[in-house]
Amino acid sequence: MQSQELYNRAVKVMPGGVNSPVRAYLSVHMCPRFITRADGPYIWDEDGKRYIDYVCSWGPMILGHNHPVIRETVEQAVKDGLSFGAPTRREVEMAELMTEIVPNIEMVRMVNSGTEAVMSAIRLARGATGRDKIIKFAGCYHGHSDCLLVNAGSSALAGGHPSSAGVPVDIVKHTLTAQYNDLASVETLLRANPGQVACVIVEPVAANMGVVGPAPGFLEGLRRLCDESGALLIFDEVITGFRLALGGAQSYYGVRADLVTFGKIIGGGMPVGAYAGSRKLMEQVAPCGPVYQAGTLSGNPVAMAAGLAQLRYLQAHPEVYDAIEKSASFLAQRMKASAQKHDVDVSVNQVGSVLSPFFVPNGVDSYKTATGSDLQKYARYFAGMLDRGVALAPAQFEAMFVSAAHTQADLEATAQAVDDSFADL
Ligand code: KE4
Repeated sequence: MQSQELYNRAVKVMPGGVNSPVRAYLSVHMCPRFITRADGPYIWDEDGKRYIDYVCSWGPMILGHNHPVIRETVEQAVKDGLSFGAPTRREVEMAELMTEIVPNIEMVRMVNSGTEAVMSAIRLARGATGRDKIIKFAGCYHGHSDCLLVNAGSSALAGGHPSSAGVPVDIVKHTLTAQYNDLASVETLLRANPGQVACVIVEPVAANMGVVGPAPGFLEGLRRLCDESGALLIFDEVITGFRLALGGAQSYYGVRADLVTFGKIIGGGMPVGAYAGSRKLMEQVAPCGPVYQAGTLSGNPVAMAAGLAQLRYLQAHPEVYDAIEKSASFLAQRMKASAQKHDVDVSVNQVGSVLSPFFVPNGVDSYKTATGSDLQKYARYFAGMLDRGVALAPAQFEAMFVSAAHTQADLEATAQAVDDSFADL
């Protein structure tokens, strides 16, 4: 197998043979598939095998892979040069488009990843409030900056290091951990640290412990607690931004955040992140304020071209959101039916166009219940699906992403693969 040969070479020259841990397939005990190309809902591996793809590059490919509008825009942009290190028209257009579409933001700063966006938003929250402590939630993942690698989700959790080595205690002593969907745990931390908490940062829909949606009133409660305590509310919308709805989780749930972070979809597949908020807050960022943040390739013209093409397409075709939510709902329903038919303990969470099956019987609404999932069963399910030509997240604590390119035939084939894989569990 070509992937195996490449993997054998890769592990000699890259940690784990990959440039991001989840790609190593360690949670599913298999050789990772090396991908050569993608188109629409499909990816192909080095051995020419085609898969219906529900990783979607971990969220960016909401329109499917290799969308002609995005590809042609990027091909055109490349002809004008790759990077100037100077302001460009596209950056203005991107910031104008995002502030036009996303509620409650007046200014945006582009960066190169979700990690950078969150790291910068935390620094801004600390600079703006003069407070050091932050509250995050166990199982939520906000990228790999030091102060957020505490009880983190995603591959930090799957890999057994939810709190990373190499992060000084002096840094993480300011990071307080609450429980997702448990307002009392937040209130307790705020009461115990009066006037010291700069921000509460949350994934409005947790998607890095598997998908766990906010309980009714949870996000509204966070807004109230932040207003009462003077802490800023940060919505980490690296996944939910332009995914749940055009306006992201703020518009999907009608709850206002003080700062919002973005990534993935806004880059159209290219490396892009952003953080955004009110003028009052954002004007505290260099060069007009004392909170420093910079980046050589921030607002890169080619990346902006890809992101603008995708966001403009989504703005012009809002029907995409209903369509992908219906597709995800179809898959969720068929998963539940197959679990019942084959007497497999599975709880399926679906919010908008993201979903996760958990191998537990009684529902998942928290970090505790999510981490109760039978991970070996997930690994066997993953292997069964991969064997049947369906590529899923190679770890339980991730999300399944549906794109506008997945046709009804792809969904039916996926549902059949689920049924056959559940039968084999
Ligand atoms: P990046 O630095 O990976 O672009 O974004 C970090 C990040 C921030 N916030 C949220 C809510 C995120 O989900 C992420 C990154 N997501 C993971 C998938 N769980 C990226 C995949 C990976 O780590 O390889």
